[in-house]
Parts: sequence; structure tokens; C-alpha cells
Amino acid sequence: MANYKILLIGFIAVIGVAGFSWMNWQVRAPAQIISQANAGELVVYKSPSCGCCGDWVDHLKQSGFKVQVHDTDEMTAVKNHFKVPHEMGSCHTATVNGYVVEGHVPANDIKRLLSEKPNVRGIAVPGMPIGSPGMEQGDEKEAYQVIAFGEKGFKVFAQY
Ligand SMILES: [Cu+2]
Repeated sequence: MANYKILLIGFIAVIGVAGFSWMNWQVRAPAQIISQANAGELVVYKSPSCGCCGDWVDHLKQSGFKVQVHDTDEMTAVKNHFKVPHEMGSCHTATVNGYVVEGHVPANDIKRLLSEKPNVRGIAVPGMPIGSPGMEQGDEKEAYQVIAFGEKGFKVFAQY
């Protein structure tokens, strides 16, 4: 009889631990993707198959930025984690010094963001405008804006 009780308690314990681990995994899944960054370093999250994202990373490196690249299929989770407004969405998401940088933002605007330090969550180039860094297609150039976003809403940061 005593043996059954021990078995039963053991069984319940195993189920409990498994259940807790599963819940924990569910909650922590997006956070496990998120990486720590050094000061001034850009941490870029992109899907492994995104070509224009890689071209944007090259643009940043050529502009003197240190870049850490993370390939992930969980871009929706990443954008939710960094509270990127839906209408600001693009292909890749990056962070630098606590700011969010969404989409094909020119390196000079990131430098300006870091020197002016405005009270915003981040800056974005919504969509994927042709002619923005990483989206070059010959001489073709679409007009686009860099938008600052945060608690106070949206503001045009730069215009091209
Ligand atoms: Cu892109």
C-alpha cells in the first residue's frame, strides 16, 4: 500500500513539473529570442530567408555600426515584444541603446537618433520602400518617411 502512495506522489510530481515547464516555456518563448546588446551596437532580428534585411545589415556595417544579427522565424513575437505598432511594421526589427529600429531606416537617421536621444520608443520606415537602404533597385526611388513612434503617437523624423 505504501509503495502505491509513493508511486502516486511520484507520478503527480512528474506531471506537475512537466506542466510547469511547459507553461514556463510558453511564457518565455519570445524572450529567449531577445538578446542583450552592448552600447551602440545594433541587434537585428530577421527571418533567415530575408535578402533585403541582409542588404540593410551591410549598409549599417558600411556606415560604421557594430551589428549583431539573429535569424528567427518568430518575427511576430519579436515585434510584439518590442511593441512595434502594426502600421509601422516592416521586414526586420532592430534595437540600439534601448531604441527600436524597424525596417529599412538609413544609418544616418539612427546616428541622429542616438545623438539627439528623443523621448520615443523608436523609429521606423514602414513597409519596404524601393530606394531605401537595402531596397535599392537601380535608379528607382520611392518617396518615404522615417517615423518616430512612442507613447505620444507618431511624428515624421526624416523624409526622402
Ligand atoms: Cu526588407
